[in-house]
Amino acid sequence: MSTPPRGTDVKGRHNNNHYSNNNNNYSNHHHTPPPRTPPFHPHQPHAMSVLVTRVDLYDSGFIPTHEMTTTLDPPPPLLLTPYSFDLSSSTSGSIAICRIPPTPTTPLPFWRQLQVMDTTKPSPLPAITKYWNQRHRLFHKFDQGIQLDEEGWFSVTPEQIAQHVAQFTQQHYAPRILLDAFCGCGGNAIQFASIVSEQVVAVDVDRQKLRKAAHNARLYGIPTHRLVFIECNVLFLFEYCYKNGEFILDQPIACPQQAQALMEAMPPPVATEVFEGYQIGGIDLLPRTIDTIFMDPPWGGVDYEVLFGKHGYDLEHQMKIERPRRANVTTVQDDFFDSFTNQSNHRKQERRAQFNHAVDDSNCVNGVELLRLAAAVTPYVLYDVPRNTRRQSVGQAAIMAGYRGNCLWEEHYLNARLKTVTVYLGKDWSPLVPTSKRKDTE
Ligand code: MGP
Repeated sequence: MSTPPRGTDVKGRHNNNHYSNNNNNYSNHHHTPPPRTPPFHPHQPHAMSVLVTRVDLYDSGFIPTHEMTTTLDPPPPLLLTPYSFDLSSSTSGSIAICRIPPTPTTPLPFWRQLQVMDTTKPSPLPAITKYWNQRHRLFHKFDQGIQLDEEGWFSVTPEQIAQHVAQFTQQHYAPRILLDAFCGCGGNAIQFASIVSEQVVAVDVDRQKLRKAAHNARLYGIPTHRLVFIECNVLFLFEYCYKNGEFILDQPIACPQQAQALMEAMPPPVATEVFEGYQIGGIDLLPRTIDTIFMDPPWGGVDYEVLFGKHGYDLEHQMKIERPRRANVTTVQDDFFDSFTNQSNHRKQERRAQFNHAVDDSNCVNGVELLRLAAAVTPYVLYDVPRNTRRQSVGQAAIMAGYRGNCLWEEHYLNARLKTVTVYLGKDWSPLVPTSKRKDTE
């Protein structure tokens, strides 16, 4: 199957600038490497610019704040000039942070400002009360029987945000097959499944979470062929199953060391089942290609902001993603709850030392390495990071992963409160910056 045409820029015009001279699409990019993407700022040659934008969302509906989101009707296909992945080049380039000025929005009509907190029913678990009270913003169909586990309560993306990210992804990446690397209970996968042209591959190490996600997807009426659930550590998929978007696990390996490494890393087979109509199983259910990756990984604990401040979270030092463990070790990360339940007993410094403490460092990749591994599968990566992540750390991670040019840091405000951030990688976002405003702010 051919990939979506990518021939116009975000405003729907044919792109005549230097980015568009290379009219290759995703598949032929593998054969003809595109030229190195030029830096965003013409006079200060930064290796990477993190373009910061803000989207205001409201529980009763999505209010677009940018001109570009209002002029796309219908969404045009895009020219995605993939970034060069020459990892042998220098990784020490500088990083610019540039805020895209928001365009004024129409004031909200009064009736759209709904009450969000619902304290009419007591929370089933004291530790999750804050999230329980917001349950209808997590899933508007909550009362129809949505299922979440404890970690799901903390980490599921509120529905308005998940829906926006899916729509934005559809407009700018037009994914055919999207891999949701940390599916959890399905908040994002459900929204992506309603926009992808073919399938969402939803991955998680925990089958119970996948079953909950499948159950929730059925409540949202997602057709069963649109979602497949894979029980596997996604790091194995990134490292061994795909390269440049293609499935490679069944390809012969010439190097004996690599073959040995693969044999040691190969996960044990898992059962395949049809649950609520959806297939759940192991790597044998994987598709031959992946064109876009979405990652909403565990951030280490609910204390991520209390401990590290407004701009103190660092992808290299605070984010730890466990590699597959040996059979006799549990795969569930307890740190999430330990850091929450123990927090009153510890001073801040002690709690900081405890952050992610249950995770064995020697068996982890950090948030920088995670991006590098994902980018080797496809340059089209969407990365959810904590709102207090240092933007430089995102720029640095992008450079280490081989990106050049810019990435888009999109802040999601829900009823005027910053909730989450998605970083969009693998395409040129500089047309979003008004020419007159192109100056570095940090
Ligand atoms: P929050 O900061 O824990 O709560 O999570 P909130 O509602 O902003 O409360 P505040 O009063 O402390 O500001 C905000 C959102 O971040 C959640 O709804 C989740 O979508 C997301 N989130 C939170 N955590 C702890 C995680 C995590 O570990 N991983 C992921 N992927 N998302 C998380």
